[in-house]
Amino acid sequence: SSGANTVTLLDYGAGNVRSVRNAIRYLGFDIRDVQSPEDIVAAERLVFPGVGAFGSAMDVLNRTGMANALREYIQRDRPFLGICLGLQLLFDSSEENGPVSGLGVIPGVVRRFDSSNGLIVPHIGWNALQITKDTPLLQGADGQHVYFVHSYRVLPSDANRNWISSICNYGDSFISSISMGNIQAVQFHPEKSGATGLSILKEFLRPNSLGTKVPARRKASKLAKRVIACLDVRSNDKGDLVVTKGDQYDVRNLGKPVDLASQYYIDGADEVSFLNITGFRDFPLGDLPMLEVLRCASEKVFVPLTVGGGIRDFTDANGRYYSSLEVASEYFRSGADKISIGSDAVYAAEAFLQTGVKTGKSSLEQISRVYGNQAVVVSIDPRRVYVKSQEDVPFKTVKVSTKGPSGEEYAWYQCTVNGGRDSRAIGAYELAKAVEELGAGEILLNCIDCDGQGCGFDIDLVKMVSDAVTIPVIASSGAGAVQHFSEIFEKTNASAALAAGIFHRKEVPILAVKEHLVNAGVEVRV
Ligand code: 1PR
Repeated sequence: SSGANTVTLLDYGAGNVRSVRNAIRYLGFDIRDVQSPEDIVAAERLVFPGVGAFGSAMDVLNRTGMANALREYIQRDRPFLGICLGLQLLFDSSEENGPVSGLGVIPGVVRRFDSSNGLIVPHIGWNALQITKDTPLLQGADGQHVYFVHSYRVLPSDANRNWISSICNYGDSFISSISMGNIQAVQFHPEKSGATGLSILKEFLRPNSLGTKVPARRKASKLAKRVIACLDVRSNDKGDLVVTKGDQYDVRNLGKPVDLASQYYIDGADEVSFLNITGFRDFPLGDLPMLEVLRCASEKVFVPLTVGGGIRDFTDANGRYYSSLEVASEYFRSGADKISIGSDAVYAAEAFLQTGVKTGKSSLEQISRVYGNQAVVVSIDPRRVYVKSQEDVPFKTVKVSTKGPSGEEYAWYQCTVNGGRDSRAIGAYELAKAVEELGAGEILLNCIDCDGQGCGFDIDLVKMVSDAVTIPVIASSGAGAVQHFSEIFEKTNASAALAAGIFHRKEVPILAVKEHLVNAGVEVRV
């Protein structure tokens, strides 16, 4: 059907656009999928959420004739909204695995963020828009934080300046949106940017009305620190998934995953993570409840969703083989924005450090090649091991802030697999550097000693790891009070802080954490 409530979606099958679909439906619109180039030309309103790599997207568009249809649609100044890669593809070309030619609508070259000065890449998280052109689409969005996840961007130049409607600062000032007549495109993800993003999307979907106005707030200039709510889930005896939380990885039950996740979204969580802690034992594709939980959660949660647990190659009881990529793809299709790999990344890193060779075959490498490294989180589960001197172990040690039980002044952080059950001969530092090299886009850094203790994050550990890599590090385990959040951001380079217990037990609301951080001068999305 067609009509005022229908929007045409160009999904060329390269990845997950479920979040965009969910957001459009949530706003009360129907979606018609593009099947042929003619559908593009005939569209009333077209949303183009680019996913995957620039080169493979252009290949598909050229091969199917959609590239020309898009150029024609845009030349006619028909209502168009490009998202993320959907913005980048409008430019002349990209450096990503290239140079690769783009649609050539706007002058400019898409280049990687420059990490040579220690800038953390990918640019993941909530950053503030600086509006440079008055447009209905971005009405009220000046200074608002919106969610970005990308490693490539376009810089403003004299040739493209009149297209630009907002810029954002990360290393350099890059183009965060363009607007010309009916042609709109955004580098950020409106479908994952909470209320601000939904109102931008709504404005595009209802071109003749101004949509909901978001009040303007103080201008921000830095990438905001993220507060992430984590739900550790496992299946109970009845096969239902329950949220569970314990103490140093010893677990007890708490509540329903979807309800909790949507509550956290409403409460202001910048991201929600699901960790299937029995994933090392239960096969996730057999574990249908988890996929169902994701589907339902992604219909209500308009901030990024991460899911982890059990991402590895698997052969089921009938001898059917599933690759880790299939497992991950199923998670993405069900609504995950990122997947997180624990045990399997440890094995991959060990093999890589032993041989010095990247085989390209590990789950980490495969998933990050297909979905981009920004979609792959590596979850590290280390345990503190005190030593008398740095020479005692072949792993990176830190001088600890609190001495060990026998007065030890140093510690290394030993990685574990299978939910902390088995220890491995590799440290958190060595693992972090290896997985960065293998294509991880982010590190979720737990600490078994601190988990559920409520005594604060392990500053020594988080500092060591966040100083060692140039990808974002999420500090996890041990949050017990609002002060622990400001402390971790003041003392380390962590990009985000994750907590489970204090949010589940309703001891500290997310809003209280945010307020505390604002008062402590830490930039956050409010
Ligand atoms: O190895 O790829 O199957 O992934 C398994 C995943 O499940 C890993 O990410 C691993 O961290 C997690 N996991 C496994 N067993 C447990 C357990 O608790 N028995 N949970 C577990 C890990 C740590 C965090 C927790 C923070 C914050 N829990 O998820 O949420 O420590 O807690 P706090 O704020 O209450 O202190 P694979």
